[in-house]
Amino acid sequence: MKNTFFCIDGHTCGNPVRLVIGGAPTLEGDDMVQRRAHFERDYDWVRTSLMFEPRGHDVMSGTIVYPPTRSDCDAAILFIEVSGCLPMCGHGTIGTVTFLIENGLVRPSKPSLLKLDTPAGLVVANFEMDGEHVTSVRLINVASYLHARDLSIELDGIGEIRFDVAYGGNFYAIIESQANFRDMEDLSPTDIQRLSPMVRAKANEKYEFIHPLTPEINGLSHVMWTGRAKNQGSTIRNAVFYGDKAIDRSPCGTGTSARMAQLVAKGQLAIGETFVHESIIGTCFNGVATEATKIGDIDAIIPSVEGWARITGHNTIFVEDRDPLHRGFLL
Ligand code: PYC
Repeated sequence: MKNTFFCIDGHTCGNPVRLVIGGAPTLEGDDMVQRRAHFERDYDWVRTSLMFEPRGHDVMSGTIVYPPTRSDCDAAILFIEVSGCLPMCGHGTIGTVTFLIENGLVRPSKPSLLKLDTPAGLVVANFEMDGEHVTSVRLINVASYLHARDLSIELDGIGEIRFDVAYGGNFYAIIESQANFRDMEDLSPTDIQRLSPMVRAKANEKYEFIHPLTPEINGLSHVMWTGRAKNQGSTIRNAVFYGDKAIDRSPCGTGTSARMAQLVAKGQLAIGETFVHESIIGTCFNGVATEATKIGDIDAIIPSVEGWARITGHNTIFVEDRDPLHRGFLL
């Protein structure tokens, strides 16, 4: 048995995006939460084959585009990553919009704007073009909020680590400067890969993280280490850990949304104020908390995040069962 997947590969501000444009399974469901559940139940091998080694790598991240389930959207996006099927992925959406538009694969119902149906909800993408190239994409992301303040866990060999948890399409532990952690520049990538899974496991053991309106979105999945900006013009630097070994090379779109929600809730960022988020490799997203809103009775913001993406190539990928490693592997 041989499956062939037609993909556009590229990156958003350094983090990989593999957009699957052919070969993906048809999914059932009235909305993207149900379609995501169908994919996870019957087709997770597509994700592991395309994201894990030897066809992918530890940081691989991708999307599959479907017809929308909502009449107000132009397209639906399923996020497939090394870590699973995220409800929402900002860098993945910026890359997907860029690749779709540059290849004429979707017709926007309004010029320079795509409305996207994601498992986390409606995401609006405004894009700018120079000739045939998309130069930037600004996402209006899902409502984001500070879920919990000043939680704590004990890390072996380090001691107490305190953190807030905010939601920006995924739940993030946000670790700021404190007694046992000064700045992310003190941590090597290996330190981040060693410490973050412990923070995540201990936090999920001790606390509960469930979206107030969509309980299918639950669990702390991402750990954000913060630090002083290095670039002139950046507000804050961050490194987001996800999956088993991945450190986001981009400033992380849902992480930037969560961070702005946290800062607004704590009175450290104003609505409308620019927030330039710097990644571990020095690339930036331009964020703004565009307006205050509510999720049920919880104070929240509508974040917008702007970044750029580039195509690196077209990739026809074979997944053939005569290859003993056709489902992919994690080291
Ligand atoms: O940009 O939202 C994001 C993201 C999530 C995981 C990696 N990147």
